[in-house]
Amino acid sequence: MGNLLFDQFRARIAGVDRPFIVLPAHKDAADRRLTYADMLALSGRMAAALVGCGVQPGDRVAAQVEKSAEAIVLYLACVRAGAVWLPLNTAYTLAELEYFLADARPKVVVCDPARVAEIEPLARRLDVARIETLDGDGAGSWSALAAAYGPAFEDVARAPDDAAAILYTSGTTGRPKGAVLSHGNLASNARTLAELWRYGPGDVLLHALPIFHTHGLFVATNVTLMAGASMIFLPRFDPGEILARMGQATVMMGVPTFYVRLVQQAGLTREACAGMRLFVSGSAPLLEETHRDWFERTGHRILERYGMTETNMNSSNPYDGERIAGTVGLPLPGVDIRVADPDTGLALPTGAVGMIEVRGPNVFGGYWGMPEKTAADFRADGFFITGDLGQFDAQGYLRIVGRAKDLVISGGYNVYPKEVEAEIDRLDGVAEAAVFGVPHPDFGEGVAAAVVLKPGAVLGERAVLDALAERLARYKQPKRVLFLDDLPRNAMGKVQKNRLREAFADLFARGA
Ligand code: MLC
Ligand code: AMP
Repeated sequence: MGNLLFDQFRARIAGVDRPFIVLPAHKDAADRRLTYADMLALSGRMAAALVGCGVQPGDRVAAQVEKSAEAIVLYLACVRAGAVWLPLNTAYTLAELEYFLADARPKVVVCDPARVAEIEPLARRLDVARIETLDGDGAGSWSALAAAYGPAFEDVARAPDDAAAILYTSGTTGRPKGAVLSHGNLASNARTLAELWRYGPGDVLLHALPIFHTHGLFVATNVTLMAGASMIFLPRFDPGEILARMGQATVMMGVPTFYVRLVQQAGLTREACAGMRLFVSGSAPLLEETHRDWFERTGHRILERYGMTETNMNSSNPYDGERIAGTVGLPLPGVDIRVADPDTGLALPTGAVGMIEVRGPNVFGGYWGMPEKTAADFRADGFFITGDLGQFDAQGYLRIVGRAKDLVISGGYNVYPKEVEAEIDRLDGVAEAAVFGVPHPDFGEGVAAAVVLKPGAVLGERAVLDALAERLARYKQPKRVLFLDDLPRNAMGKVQKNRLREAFADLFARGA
């Protein structure tokens, strides 16, 4: 038995004489290129270093690091060593990290040198065996350690069901859950997408997404590896940089905010996009208006696809056929999608709105250490209940029309209101809080909080925001805090967030 995921990458990159990752240089220096041969050698050194640190197959390796080629190579080293890659958003605060490390119990933690002083005591307290550092330029104690090992490494055997990664997603209960993704999940999805989107070794992806979530890590990077293609690795999304590099690329993947911001650039023209063959959007709904504006400006129809952490990608608009704005396309080959009655799980007729449920080799096996939660989210026949509401049209295209889960998606990042409410409820003087999303011109949805104070309490918006700053990642913090006399409730006493969303629909309107 070989190493399922890495063997598939190996088969496709064998003999490819191209850069895997191109890192734009600072100032006038030349770009740095990590070839496929470099990647194989460095991932071998890092895999050997992991084993040297005592990492056994199945052990977790957590990393909260800036985007770098070395961070991607560390992910691949974990795959090769049979370890489980656990990437963490760089925006997470120490309070948030504590939960993830306590829950996943990693053997090794790699963090930015700038944060090691605060993370090390926490990691020690949680019995993490090794704490290493890696910065945005790929330097740090981790790279120094790996350099002491040779490049030859015999990949650890891994079967389709063996875990390759754990990605945390928050939950409606406010307690984040670790979705365990297997070698089989990742390999099958990357293979399907590379084929469907006609990926080849000549492709160059403009990569401006973060690498700690499904989109930038698995969709972008694994698809590139499945084709032996290249990526231009931008540290973050910057519209000017994207336009400057467009002439060297063939594909871009982004969240809708990327497209909204690029459309505002005068430099976005047909000429600028002449060498591009594909623009992909996902992670949040793309407005039909953005799809239309993009087509008018560039002559390209953005290809919208739909996925989630637990399932990888589920559906995609076609490469050759019609890409219909406002839909997330057709089920991927090998993936079953049904729109079901939320109570029974029985499929509903075409056109009816219901729960989107998914089954296929892309769907994860379960949440880390949460068998009851896992069981509750699957039907007896193996379909995963996404929490998204949708409908199929007569042509078989899926449209997402809403969410059954209480979730806000801001700039492609998920914010679970329950988690933010719990933090606001802790504050002195707060009687209760309701967190909800309303349309935002840049982020799609913006997070707002409605707060009811206890009688006589004095608390302002600034004080609430300041108190949250230490506890929650910046993107989860409300962009506005509103003080109300009471929260709207239904007859059962449940807070009616739809009424809050309606009442404050214009909160973030352009110019408001
Ligand atoms: C940054 N801020 C955000 C934010 N991103 N606030 C809300 N939502 C966000 N997404 C904060 C900043 O901290 C800053 O705070 C202020 O908002 C303005 O920041 P900015 O400079 O405009 O933000 P920027 O750094 O440009 O980031 C915006 C962004 C980024 C859209 C480029 O958020 C991003 O890369 N999003 C991609 C997320 C992603 O990869 N999602 C995929 C999940 S996988 P201050 O302090 O200045 O007020 C998934 C599955 C699937 O969903 O299907 O793909
Ligand atoms: P995450 O848990 O971060 O992986 O986010 C997954 C969620 O993002 C899904 O359940 C959807 O609600 C949403 N999502 C992803 N892609 C799309 C899309 N193209 N259109 C609408 N929502 C999307």
